[in-house]
Amino acid sequence: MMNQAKIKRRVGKYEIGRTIGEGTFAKVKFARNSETGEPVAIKILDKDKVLKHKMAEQLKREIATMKLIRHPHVVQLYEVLASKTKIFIVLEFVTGGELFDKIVNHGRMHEKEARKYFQQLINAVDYCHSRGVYHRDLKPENLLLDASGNLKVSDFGLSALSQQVRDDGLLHTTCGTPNYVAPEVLNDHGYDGTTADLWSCGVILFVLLAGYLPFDDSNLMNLYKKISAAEFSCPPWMSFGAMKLITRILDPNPMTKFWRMSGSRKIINILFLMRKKM
Ligand code: 3AM
Repeated sequence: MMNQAKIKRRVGKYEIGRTIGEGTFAKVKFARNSETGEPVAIKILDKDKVLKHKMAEQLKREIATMKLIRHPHVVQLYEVLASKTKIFIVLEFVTGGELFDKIVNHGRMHEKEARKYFQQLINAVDYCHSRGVYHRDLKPENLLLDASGNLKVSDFGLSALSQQVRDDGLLHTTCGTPNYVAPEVLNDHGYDGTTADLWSCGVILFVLLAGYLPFDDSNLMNLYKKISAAEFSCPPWMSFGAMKLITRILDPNPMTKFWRMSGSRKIINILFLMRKKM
């Protein structure tokens, strides 16, 4: 008799293994490239859910762009496969877990450590934006660490895939925690990806340094109000430079000098402030 345990599920050249976890819109499984032995992570999505509101052609274009994205701080997308009912996104396998588990387990970070991660995050964001790829859903679950403790941002450009969830309302996109979402996104005004991503980066920096969220409320309406008014207060241990940088990014007025800058100017501005003051 054949050894049942040896029969593994295969997708293309990949042998699918254990489940690593469940994300917002996909299940993540460990797999191995049977030709090279290289480990990968595969995100598995239901096709009917994904394609409901999205043109297949546009999706293909976006995936083609994502495949060209190659950056030390972005989880690499190797390829996308499909069966009759599912979509398989083959990704670089990242072993260090999530950045925010560090905060959960050890509390807030020293400024030096936070600066390192924030710098890596901004560099990744800048690189992707310069190639026309936006994240639009930056949050802790998407910040992974590699074996050497360096940041790897996941799900860049995959907002296209979760778009249908987004169309059903914001609540679903962020799994009921829109704490990282920019006011423009909340107000559903036409927002550009740069604004949305940089705002989330500001929230992430705050969380790294404070150890808690800048905007939080068990009542969703109150949370929306706080975000729209950028109602937050910095903890006493935060340095003046960090406070100034966060206040500049988490500015709800889209007409201020900072937000009227072009995307790349904003990034230059952030990097400059970080070097000088933080
Ligand atoms: O469920 P947990 O939090 O343990 O870290 C991600 C998360 O783990 C992991 O899959 C779960 C659902 O998102 N994950 C996502 N992308 C990954 C990747 N490229 C990954 N783990 C390794 N490599």
